[in-house]
Amino acid sequence: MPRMKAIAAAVQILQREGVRHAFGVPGAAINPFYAALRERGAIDHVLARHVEAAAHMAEGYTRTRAGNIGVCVGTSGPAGTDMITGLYSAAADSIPILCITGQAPTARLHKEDFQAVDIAAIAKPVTKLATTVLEPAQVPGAFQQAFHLMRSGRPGPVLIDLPFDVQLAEIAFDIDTYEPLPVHQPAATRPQIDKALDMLAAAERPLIVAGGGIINADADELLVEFAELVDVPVIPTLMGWGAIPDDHRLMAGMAGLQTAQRYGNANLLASDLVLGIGNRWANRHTGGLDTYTRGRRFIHVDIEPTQIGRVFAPDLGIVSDAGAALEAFVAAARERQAAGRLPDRSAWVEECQERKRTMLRRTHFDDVPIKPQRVYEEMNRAFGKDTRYVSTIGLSQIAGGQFLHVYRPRHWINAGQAGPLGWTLPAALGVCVADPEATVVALSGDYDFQFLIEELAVGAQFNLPYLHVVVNNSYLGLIRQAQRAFDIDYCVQLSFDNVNSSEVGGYGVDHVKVAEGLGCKALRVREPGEILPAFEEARKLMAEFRVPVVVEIILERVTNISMGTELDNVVEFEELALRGEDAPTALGALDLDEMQFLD
Ligand SMILES: Cc1ncc(C[n+]2csc(CCOP(=O)(O)OP(=O)(O)O)c2C)c(N)n1
Ligand SMILES: [Mg+2]
Repeated sequence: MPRMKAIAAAVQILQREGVRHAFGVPGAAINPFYAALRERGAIDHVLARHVEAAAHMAEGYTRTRAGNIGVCVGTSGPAGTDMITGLYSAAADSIPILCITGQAPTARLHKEDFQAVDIAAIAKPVTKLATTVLEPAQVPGAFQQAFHLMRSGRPGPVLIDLPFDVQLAEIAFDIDTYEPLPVHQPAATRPQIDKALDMLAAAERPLIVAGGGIINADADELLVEFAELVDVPVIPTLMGWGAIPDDHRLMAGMAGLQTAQRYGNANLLASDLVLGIGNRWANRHTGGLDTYTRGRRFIHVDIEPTQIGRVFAPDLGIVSDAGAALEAFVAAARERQAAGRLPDRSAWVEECQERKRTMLRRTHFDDVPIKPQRVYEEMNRAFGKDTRYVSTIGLSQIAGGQFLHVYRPRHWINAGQAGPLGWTLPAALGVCVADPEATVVALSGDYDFQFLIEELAVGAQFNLPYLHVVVNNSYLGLIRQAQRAFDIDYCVQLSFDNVNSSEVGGYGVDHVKVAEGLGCKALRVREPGEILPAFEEARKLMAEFRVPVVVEIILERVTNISMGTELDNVVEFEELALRGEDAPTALGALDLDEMQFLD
């Protein structure tokens, strides 16, 4: 049996498990890992500027391609604590990332050693496994178990904490005898599938709610196949957005309090049965449960048994991987189709489509400063179906969710549940590493952009070109809007007179200068007509300089974006689309007469 340092065995296992990229920040306690990484030479390392960003890069990397597992690395103490936010956001969205931290030597763990903190205990609630490995010979098993857990059942992150002496200790290890552990995925049984299809058949206005579990299972094609077979409209959740193309006849809109369309909510409220697959009834999707559940039955398919009944009791719960369930649904539905047992849904589908054509919000405003709705209209014009959007939180993300179009899985990459400010920029860099050919377009408010803005230097250093749309209202816009309920506008302004940049006119930070200072290119836009040319110019700059390009769009300072507390009380702050020209990039053939007729 070959003998080697435990950390060398760990690096070989990473490689064997498919890891080709890592994101991190070195420090004394993790230097043995870096030495092993360098010696092996099989894993490229991206040096983050903040350790939290390394974790979000790993998340972006995982979320881009089926089977990817992002790895983030940091030293002991503050590096681990910095990555907790990434672990939380990964756990919340069922995203596997592996976080590797250095640790003080085992003999000094209890001596309040420099940068010694019990990171495994801190990480426990936000990981599937968080462990400090105390025995060198257990290092291979810890990594083997980590990959097994990350891929089995509900995916999620793992943290492995390695004391300095454990990394350096010699163990016997042979990678040729190493085998990844089999992955465990529960699968729906035929009686469960039949029962669900019976309930679907008995309903008059059924819908499928398609969650992120479908994307995790790489089962978007099966979803569309099943929906088409049974001719049932689909409401994707925010995490499931892209599982069915926005322009598909059965795409019925997103439902929710914020990132939703008016027709999505209306379609959901008109339904009498919802089949949820790989979703978790998130509260910003359901809103108040009385409104959400009244008058309809529910089937819930989820890979994690403890998720069934967590938010409300479904009429039927099925524990299954989304892909396995959809395969079985397709097979059983085909049999019913052959036997002529599938009900005709065309009237209900047409009803949903009619709402999709007509229940629209206005995007076409010519105002200066620019109204945000216009930005998304121009983004729809500029960016094609292959664009991978990355966003996190704020009015920017919410309006993006309402107005942008997504056509493919993993093309709306969003920290859905945790919504940690600063996530967008590093996650976009992780997406670029995972798919260097992709057109990556990040969408941030000014504050989200500022949170981890230094990571632009990573994009410049490692030549990771992407386009960052920064919609600048010089406000913590979402929180300003939420403070209306308290009748305050307090601690939410980002405006000040910048003594170095009078041209930003009281909007405070000069994002163009900062981006340029960090080695990137940046453009500022003030008028609606300049948006498209700026996107064009940005693409040229990306191609020429191979660095991130920021397009900052100066918005009007106060714009309220549609939202509510219940699916039936979403407040509209702007006039709705009355004519096709009010929402020229909305999907569904807009017809002037039809619009006027409906209003
Ligand atoms: C770490 C963290 N702190 C606070 C919040 C709460 N929060 C959500 S959105 C937001 C303001 C976002 O401002 P900006 O990025 O400019 O977007 P806007 O709403 O103005 O479009 C804040 C403070 C958060 N999501 N994450
Ligand atoms: Mg803002």
